[in-house]
Amino acid sequence: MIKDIRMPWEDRPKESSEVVWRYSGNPIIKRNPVKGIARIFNSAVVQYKDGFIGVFRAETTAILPHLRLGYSKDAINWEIADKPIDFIDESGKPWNPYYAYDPRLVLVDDVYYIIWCTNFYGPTIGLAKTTDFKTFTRLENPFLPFNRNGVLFPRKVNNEFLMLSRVSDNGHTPFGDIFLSASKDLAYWGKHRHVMTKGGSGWWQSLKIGGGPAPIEIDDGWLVLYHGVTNTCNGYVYSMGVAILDKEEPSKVLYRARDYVLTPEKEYETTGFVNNVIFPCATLVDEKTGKVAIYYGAADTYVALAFSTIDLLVEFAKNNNEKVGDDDSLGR
Ligand code: BMA
Repeated sequence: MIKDIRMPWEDRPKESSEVVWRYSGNPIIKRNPVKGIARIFNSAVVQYKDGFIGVFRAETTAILPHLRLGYSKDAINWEIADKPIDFIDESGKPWNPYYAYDPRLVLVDDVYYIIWCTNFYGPTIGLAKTTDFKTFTRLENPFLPFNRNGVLFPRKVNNEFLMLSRVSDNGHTPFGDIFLSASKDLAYWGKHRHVMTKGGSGWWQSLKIGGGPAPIEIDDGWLVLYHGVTNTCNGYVYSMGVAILDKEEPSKVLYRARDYVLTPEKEYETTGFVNNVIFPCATLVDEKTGKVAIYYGAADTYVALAFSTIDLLVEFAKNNNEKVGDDDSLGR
């Protein structure tokens, strides 16, 4: 976490008792934001120098997703680069994926890592690093295909990098749990552990779940926002949930809220290229005040912003667990 963070903020509306509330100016990135780009969504941002920088999922007018940088002074109004990020491999040769989507951007020990869904005989996790947002060095793919939703932890735990991921298929994956893997060098990954299963209590996450923004370190664990998906007669519906993982052994789920904290309700979430999608990829967190700004993709069409606080999210994860019927598995 960066000290002295500046971040966008709106207080919770007086009449609201929501755990997570939306920015009144949503969506912050609209359709056709740059020439040749139809939609930007599912994207990640960090504070950088005197402003903010982001890695954005940009879909061309031929519908091919790739990653672009974006720059902002206030983390709300974004200027998107006019070309894709150019990667090199570790020997310095140009290397660019055929497609790239759903990026996360995580700072670990002074290095920014981009984690995304890349193509390697089907979708799997791609990984690259940068320190200056000018040179982007692609590292080895952490996992075999098929895999999506790679989420790196913002610090090493017991001297190892940790990454959440979701084993998947080559299509719109009708299953999926969250797993954890560890690496000492970012080249070799192992010690794979199961973290959370789809399901829980209630149907909003009955089909599959996947990691969201980088876990947020709190006093007694890791606060995670994640997406949970249900299947309906009209297709999948993506909502956002909250859980707390053990600090030293993050494969252990300490708490997991029963209910979602955000589900598609606004028109920019219910109606778009893919209706009914809320897909969180990044947060900005103010350690001092506990304010959290959540960046999420809406309907595979827009970038939107919502707010909460560490206290509200923790309280909800811990206490929103009243038993419904006989199924109390909650993924444990
Ligand atoms: C998933 C990913 C996400 C997308 C979601 C809903 O499989 O492709 O990028 O937001 O489907 O379409």
